[in-house]
This record gives sequence, structure tokens and C-alpha cells, in this order.
Amino acid sequence: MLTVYSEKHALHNPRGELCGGELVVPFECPARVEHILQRVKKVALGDIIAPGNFGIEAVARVHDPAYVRFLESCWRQWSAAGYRGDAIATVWPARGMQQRIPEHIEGKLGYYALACETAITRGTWEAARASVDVALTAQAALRDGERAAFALCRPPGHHAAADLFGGYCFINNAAVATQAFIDQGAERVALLDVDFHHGNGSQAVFYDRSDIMFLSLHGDPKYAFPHFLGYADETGCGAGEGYNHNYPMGPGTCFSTWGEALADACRNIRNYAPDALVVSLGVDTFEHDPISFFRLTSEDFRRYGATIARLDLPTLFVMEGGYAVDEIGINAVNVLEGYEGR
Ligand code: OKP
Ligand code: ZN
Repeated sequence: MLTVYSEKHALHNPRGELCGGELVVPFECPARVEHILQRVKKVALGDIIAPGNFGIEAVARVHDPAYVRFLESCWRQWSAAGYRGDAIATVWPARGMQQRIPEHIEGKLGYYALACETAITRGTWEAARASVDVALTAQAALRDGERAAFALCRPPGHHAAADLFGGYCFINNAAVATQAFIDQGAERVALLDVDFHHGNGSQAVFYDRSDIMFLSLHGDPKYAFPHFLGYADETGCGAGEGYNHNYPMGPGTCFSTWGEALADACRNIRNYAPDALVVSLGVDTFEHDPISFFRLTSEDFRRYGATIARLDLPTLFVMEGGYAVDEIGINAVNVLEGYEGR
């Protein structure tokens, strides 16, 4: 399987993440993708290429233009305001308040942020652009006839909505790639999100659409981030009614339960008969993940890769989360090896 990787991910390296009232070393760190890349090389998964330069057009199919301008200019405005740390939101347009976009960067940050664990730094925009280029390059390989490809994206994307960043995400790489399939003539595309966290951004982007089916297996929002979306009764709206499937699961969920949810998701995908499958691949479902509560083992990742392969669809894997850094390479690549039947 082809892997697409860019070293520009390292340009996004915030100093801290607010966690439990402390500024800790960010869980979403550059070492994550370096470990995965090493594993891809070690098992000789296939060719590794750098991304091409895609314009902003494909991103603009999913994201709001003013949001894109905000991401692009945030660091400049933040430093011009005299702030010396990373750009972190501290104030929100909460219930009962106006939803107008303020002029001051402090207000803009709160308007566009869904959470405050995610800092914007000098290199964040360039890294986020490279990350979506990675996804689009892998997508183009499928367009040109590859059966499967692995977009080794960082920063991740599935929490980013049309005009929201947070949960370590800025541009929704998987959503942009999914929309690219449609723009190239696909009639239906399925987006399957197996990251531990609900893909609230992807769900929101495609919620009223019947040409894209979104399915997400995740920690129950009653107990898990992003806390305010991801319930089973969110089934889509308008023309999209019935094309959104959420599988929230509780603390301690093992592969027996998780695998049943995946089997049900696969039945839905089969009935939908899409032209392509995009997988938001997070491996924070791992038993030793530091911020999640599922109990999948490294071998379970290989097993479910094989399940996804049985759908027999052109498949684009887009990297999302996974924070057990020492095992992240084995776990992510196990999915891909399972898919390839090795
Ligand atoms: C991003 B992805 C830790 C809480 C972490 C943010 C989680 C973002 C996950 N104190 N909250 O879906 O893997
Ligand atoms: Zn996650």
C-alpha cells in the first residue's frame, strides 16, 4: 500500500496542552507520525511519497472562507497583539450571547474554537496545509487507480467542522478527501470513523447529505470528548436523514462489542453501495491509550483491518488520533497489514 507523508507536520508543535488544570506536554505530538513512518518502513508496507501542492480550492469545498482566512492569519494577529505564548482560546460565544465575529484575535479565537486544548503556533497553518495535501495526494492515487492508500496526516482533522477548530484538528483532511471523490464524479462515498473520539466535524459537514454516509464508532459522549455530539439518535437531517450512523460505546469496551458495532457499520456500508470508502483511522481505541477508555489490543487492529478489506472497496485511510506513542506504529500499521491480508 502506498503511504503519503510530509515532514512539514513538525511545524505544528505547541508548547503545552491544558489538561486537568495543568499545561502538559501535548498528547498530539510530532513523534506520533515519526513512529508510524518507522513502522511503515520496517514492515515494507509499500512506497512512501511526499504530497503534491494542492490549492485551497479542495479545502474551500468543506471549510468556510472566513475560517480559512482566520487560520491563515491567526498567528500574525496573535503576535501583533503582543502575546508571547501560543494562541489559545479562553472565551466563547456561550448560550444567550451574540454569534458575531469580533475584530480582536482573542474574540476570533473563541468564535472559531470548539475547545481550548488546541493551540495555534507560528507553524500550525503550514503544517495543516501539508496535512490536507497528504490526504489529497493519497486520494488522487485512488482516483488514478490505486486500490488503497494511507494518508499519514498530522495534524489530524475529524473534529474540524466548516468553521471550527479544536480537538487537535484544524482542516478536516478526511472530509476534504471525501468531498474530492464526489467532485471527481463518485455518486456515493462512505466515511467510516474508527477513532476513539466522535468525528463531530465530519458529521457536521455532511449531516444534510445523502451522497456521503458518515459512520462513527466512539466513546459515548456522556463520558468522552467531544462531549456535545455523537449520540446514536443523530441520524442526519433533510436529504441526509438516515445517512448518519453513530455507535457510542461505554468505558471498558472490548473488541467483542466494538467488532459487533463495526460489523453493523459494514452492513450499512454494503447496503449503501458506495464508490469509495474513506477511513478516519485513529488508534486511540488501544487498551493503553492515555486519554481514552476502550480496550482494543494490537492484534485487534489487524483483525478489523481484514474486516474493512472484506467490503472490497477502493479505500483511503486517513490518520487521525492515537496517543500511546510507543505502540502507535504497530497499531496503525496492523490495521493496514490486516487490510492487505498479511
Ligand atoms: C483528538 B482525536 C485530555 C482531554 C483531551 C481532546 C481530545 C482530542 C482527540 N485531558 N481532549 O480524536 O484523537
Ligand atoms: Zn481520537
